[in-house]
Amino acid sequence: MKKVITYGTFDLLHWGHINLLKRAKDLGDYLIVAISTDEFNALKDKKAYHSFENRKMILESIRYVDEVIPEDNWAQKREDIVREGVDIFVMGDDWKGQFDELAEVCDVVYLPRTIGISTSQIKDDLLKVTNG
Ligand code: C2G
Repeated sequence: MKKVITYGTFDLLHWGHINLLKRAKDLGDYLIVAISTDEFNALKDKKAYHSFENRKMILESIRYVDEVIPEDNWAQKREDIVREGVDIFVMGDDWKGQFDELAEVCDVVYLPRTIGISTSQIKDDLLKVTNG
């Protein structure tokens, strides 16, 4: 069984996230998603709209996702990959080059980011609608 892992906040889930998750799952048989905890998001200077528990519940309901684990620090990836026996590490290519050192323990794949949608764009657009 080929295991894939990816990391992210996945807040205000949108079709760009789903595109990423589908392509990640297509690379193997089992997809683990490590979701940033609320505390880790604070370190990433991100404030998610949905709590970790609710983002976890949403991700667990997606057909491409087999398991959700917490991401609570930058340094856990290598340990996660070894512990879970992961074959492929996947991220959107906005992260290209940032995790190349993980090639020592698994394949590293950066997938083209989906253009035209982002959580921050959703927030900005909603703000415009609200403010008229
Ligand atoms: N993504 C994408 N296309 C978009 C938006 C996001 O492919 N239009 C991808 C990102 O490249 C990332 C994943 O979806 O691989 C999750 O995106 P975020 O929730 O924004 O994750 P991020 O805050 O980048 O956290 O340790 C890694 C970090 O936790 C990644």
